[in-house]
Amino acid sequence: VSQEAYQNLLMSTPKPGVALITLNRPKSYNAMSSAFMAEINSAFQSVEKDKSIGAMVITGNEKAFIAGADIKEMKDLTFSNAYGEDFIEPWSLQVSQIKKPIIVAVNGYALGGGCELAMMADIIYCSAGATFGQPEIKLGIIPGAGGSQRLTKVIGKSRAMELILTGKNFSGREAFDWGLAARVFETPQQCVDGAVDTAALIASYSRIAVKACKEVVNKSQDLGIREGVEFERRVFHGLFGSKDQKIGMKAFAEKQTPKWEHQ
Ligand code: CO8
Repeated sequence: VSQEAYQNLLMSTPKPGVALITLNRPKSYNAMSSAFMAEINSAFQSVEKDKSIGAMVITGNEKAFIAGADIKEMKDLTFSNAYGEDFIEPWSLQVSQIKKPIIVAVNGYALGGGCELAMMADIIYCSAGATFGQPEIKLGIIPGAGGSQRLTKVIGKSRAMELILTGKNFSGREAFDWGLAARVFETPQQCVDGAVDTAALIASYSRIAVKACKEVVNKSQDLGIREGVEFERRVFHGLFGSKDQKIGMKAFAEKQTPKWEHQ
């Protein structure tokens, strides 16, 4: 994980196998300009390729995870440009194609595209005082990176409809109570530490098995239960062809700690 290529991101490896990507455009509350989105993308891609990394954490600062797409950059966009150049589409597609687990640690504002990026990740952790929201209605637009779909799927139609139609924010505590966040922490630091600990635990397992876990859970979002279970069964059977399955089960039988080869 190297810092060199990035102006607005801080890259680190706080624990073995874990990449921590800290968004660092504090003056605009980490608003996502297209250059910033390109950097985030490139960081995801380089972590994805880095064989020493098993899981990644993305976070902002205490004030903001991301306050949304950069409104100042977006304000003069025309329909022809947006539609003609597929505004946002390649970006959100590339993020959703990352195969290593992504944990987001949300502190401060996660609004608009920020809330949507959090929902594109695999696991959301947040602090109780975090502020989520889809405020696009206040700008005369609608959510554009999956907010209306992912939020509705997780918290239900009535709540999502209320939030999207009113543009009202919701807290980290509510995100947890509604099942959007997996865990809620009292302080921002605890939230980042918690995310890094979980990423380190995931990174300590077989990369092959981790990749397959993410793949099968994600399939549940697109398939019905019968097809989903069939898909899971095929992948489950496939793992008996991996070296790590032999390593893991042999270690259990011999009361040893497995030494994964990630094959
Ligand atoms: N874009 C550009 N600049 C921003 C943004 C933003 N989204 N959010 C904050 N800033 C800037 C402010 O303009 C200000 O800059 P300056 O100091 O130069 O005036 C600085 O950050 C600090 O902001 P405030 O002075 O407003 O600070 P407050 O503490 O008073 O308020 C808020 C913080 C509540 C976060 C407020 O700034 C705000 O409401 N921001 C806009 C939130 C918003 O509407 N977000 C949704 C944007 S639309 C969107 O995301 C569409 C999704 C498209 C998909 C994106 C791809 C994934």
